[in-house]
Amino acid sequence: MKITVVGLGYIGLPTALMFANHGQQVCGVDVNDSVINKLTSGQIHIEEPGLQEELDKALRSGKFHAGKEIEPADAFIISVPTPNHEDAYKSCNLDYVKSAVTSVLPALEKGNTIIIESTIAPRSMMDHICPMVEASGFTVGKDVFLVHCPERVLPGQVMHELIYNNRIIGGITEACTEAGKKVYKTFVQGELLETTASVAEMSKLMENTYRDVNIALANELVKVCDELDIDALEVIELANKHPRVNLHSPGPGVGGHCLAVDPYFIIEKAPEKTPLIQAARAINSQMPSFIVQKVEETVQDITNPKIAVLGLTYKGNIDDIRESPAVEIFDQLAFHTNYQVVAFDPHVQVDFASKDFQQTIDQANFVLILADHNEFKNLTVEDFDTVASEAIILDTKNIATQLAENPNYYNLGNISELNKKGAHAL
Ligand code: SAJ
Repeated sequence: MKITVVGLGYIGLPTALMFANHGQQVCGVDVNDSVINKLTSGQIHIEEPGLQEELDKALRSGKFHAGKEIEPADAFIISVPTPNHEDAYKSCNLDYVKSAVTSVLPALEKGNTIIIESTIAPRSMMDHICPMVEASGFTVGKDVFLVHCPERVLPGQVMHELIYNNRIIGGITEACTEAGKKVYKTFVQGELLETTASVAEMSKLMENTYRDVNIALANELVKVCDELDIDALEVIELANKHPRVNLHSPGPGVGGHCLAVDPYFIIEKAPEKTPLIQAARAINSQMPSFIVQKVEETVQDITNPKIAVLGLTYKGNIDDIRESPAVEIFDQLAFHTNYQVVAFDPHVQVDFASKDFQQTIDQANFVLILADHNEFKNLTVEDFDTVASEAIILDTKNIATQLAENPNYYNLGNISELNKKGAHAL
């Protein structure tokens, strides 16, 4: 089978390489010259375990090449970003998807399949994409096949999950679903779940909305327990001993290009019917300000406090800072002209992040742990020998547990203690 993958980002590239390394001839297309050049010269442009090896293998076998031109194929897979519009409901911007579909149409032939993997608002396939394909003279379900197959992989485990996760295959017609199944059967070992395009769209959005709402519940619990002087993390641990309870983990906020984005695609379509989803978004979006306020209260009596931020990504062990609450916290803190705010992240290449842990924490008055990178798991009290005296460590991910020996170590469980500390010790 010949496959053209449009969009070689976090999902498109691993998907293209999977097809290539399972015997298909793959053309990867991207509008970005530097992506094409890098891949052609044998280097990946994103951090993902196992991805470099897959690229090496696919280039060696000659089954994959990257370019800017769409090539004719049996199946076209579209995996381009769908950002939020900057409108009242942060609605789904389909421009990149539509432009990818438009670019595919001249190469489309009878019998071909177009698969949209990008996350899209409910009914996008029926109301926008299908009419575009039919306007070019094809009857969908007869001449060509149109499918929505949302990606559901977890960053950091993409290569494994692409093969073993179940896939939702949502066709415009049953024939479309069958055509979609044929394509994924080439390497997916999980179940291929047949449905309609609209159900597929909504299922994908609800998966991430479910998590967003549950994380909001945990974050709200932290605020309540902060007020009532109760350890929220212990509450969660004990409540989760109940066989049918699964409270999620609180944190500095919800980031990434999925949980912080997808719920808005449901909200935009039914604003009057989604008070719960909207409240959850608001709670999670306010978490960075809650954390910043804790820092502000604690350092208010220090003239030029040094604040060290450990971790800038939206979650651990990845290099992705999209929608990252850690970056928002960094920015909000840096807004104070009398604060010296410094950041350390071993995974991120940005000019405002240092690669020198020691330099970052040296003489810091407040250390904030914002990402659960493995590098932070084994931090010990000795690693913080050079911080300022009485320095506070707030571990918002509850990851550096060996630091609990330090009397100035806090997490989101005992954060109410920090209030008392700020008032007296500094
Ligand atoms: N987070 C918490 N508390 C938790 C769990 C997560 O605060 O208990 C935060 C994380 O720190 C992060 C954010 O939520 O900031 C999102 O992290 P995540 O690991 O839940 O999700 P993503 O965005 O990396 O990946 C999700 C996954 N969806 C689900 O688990 C339902 C993944 O399977 C999807 O493929 C991906 O979204 C996507 O593409 O939609």
